[in-house]
Amino acid sequence: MKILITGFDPFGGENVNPSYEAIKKISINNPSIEVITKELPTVFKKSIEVLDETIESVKPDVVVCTGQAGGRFDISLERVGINIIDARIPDNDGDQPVDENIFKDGQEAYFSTIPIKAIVKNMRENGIPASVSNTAGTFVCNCIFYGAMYLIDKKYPDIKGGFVHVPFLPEQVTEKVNIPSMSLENITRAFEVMIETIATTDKDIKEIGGTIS
Ligand code: PCA
Repeated sequence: MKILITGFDPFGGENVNPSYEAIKKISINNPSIEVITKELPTVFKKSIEVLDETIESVKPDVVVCTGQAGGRFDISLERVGINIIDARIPDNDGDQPVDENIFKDGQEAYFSTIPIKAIVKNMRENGIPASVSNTAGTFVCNCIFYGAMYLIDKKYPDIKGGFVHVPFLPEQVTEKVNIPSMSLENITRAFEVMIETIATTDKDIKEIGGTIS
């Protein structure tokens, strides 16, 4: 299995982005799994263009995009990407679309096709807080998740895709009050567990993982 895993560059005044810091450290001791990493710009349209070019050259079996969700306390396996951008802050190119579709000819939403419930279970068994999330927001992370699944739908039907949000690193919260963080080691380990789970799971498990509100 060849897996392409992406992270974002820093945005919103931060000096690092934990998603990219962690994917750089992934180490899988399994000769049948090849991991290719790529940093994407935190820029709406450009991130999808770079992802498309990378898929074209790498030809992966699986694409998982990752990004920072500052303020969340656990690893979030995103269930759904929606066809909307509603940017609270400008992206790294200064663009701030409000209530615009990502692709006019795309579906309203696309669901993750990686086994999110099995991944959450295995992360928890490895001592890492994780859950299924039902919103990836309306900024660049939702945009790349939706964009990845749109590309899969239109151009790469055999590829599986998904998106994972990660918390801040401890060094990002030293001056923030009551904001959670997760160590780089744990985020990296979570990604390794995710990759091993994707490689060994054909069909996702059925396990309660929803929320009431
Ligand atoms: N997080 C942002 C965009 C880039 C990133 O790492 C988001 O959640 O939309």
